[in-house]
Amino acid sequence: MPHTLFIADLHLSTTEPAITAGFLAFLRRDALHADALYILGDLFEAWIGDDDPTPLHAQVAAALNDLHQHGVPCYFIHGNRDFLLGNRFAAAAGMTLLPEEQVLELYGQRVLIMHGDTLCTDDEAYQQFRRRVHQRWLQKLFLALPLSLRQKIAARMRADSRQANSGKSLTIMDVNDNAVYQAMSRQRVHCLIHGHTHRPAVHQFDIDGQRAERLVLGAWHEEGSMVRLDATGATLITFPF
Ligand code: LP5
Ligand code: MN
Repeated sequence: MPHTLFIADLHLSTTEPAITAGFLAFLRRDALHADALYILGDLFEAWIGDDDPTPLHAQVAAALNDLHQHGVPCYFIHGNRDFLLGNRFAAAAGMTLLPEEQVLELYGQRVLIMHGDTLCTDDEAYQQFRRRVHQRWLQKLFLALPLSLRQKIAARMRADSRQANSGKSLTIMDVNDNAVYQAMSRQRVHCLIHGHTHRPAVHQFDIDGQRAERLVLGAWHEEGSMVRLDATGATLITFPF
């Protein structure tokens, strides 16, 4: 049956070769047979610029480009770790960059996709951090710094983030129900797919008297996670690397 796949939060890095292997296997085994692949952010653990020569990046670009060459389009929405991923990498990977929210019309259904961090409105410290690092001028300044300095700043941000998270409650770091409702009604959808929270689940609820669902993709720690969408609906699937 014709279908489309969605993934997020792989957090690929050179220190986690098993996840990279799992992703490359997923591309060959699953994505190759899909109508399209949507990557909903945090494909990489941290992205400090398309000029980063880490061999893993070229390897991932080549694998994604191979998918593209086989006629499977791939789309990318930025996460909070790889929001600096730019046109140069996207072109090398044959990927199309999408805005932070996108509505798809697939198999007769309207589906909203996003990374999911913008729904965590109770996490005011994060939303403030996000507004700061999404300023174009600051990004340009950062990208103009030497690679070694960018690496240091990113490592510092990751450490600060870990420290900040250890003091935050789980509810603060989850999505805000009203933000979910606002986004879905604004976009007139009854299906939302996102990642970010690392809390894979299918939430079913009502929006204005109609059944609605929110599928949360899992992070790729010990196993892979994807959503498969076809004419019968959306399904959350986990699979071993
Ligand atoms: O990522 P994760 O899962 O740990 O937590 C996220 C939120 N944290 C982040 C920060 C990222 O991890 C950092 C990524 C670096 C990317 C590359 C560098 C690009 C730099 C570009 C500059 C223009 O997204 C975390 C949320 C959590 O998800 C759950 O939703 O809570 O939010 C925070 O931790 C934000 C903190 O609350 C406040 C800010 C701490 C960082 C301060 C930066 C200091 C900079 C120092 C510079 C020398
Ligand atoms: Mn994220």
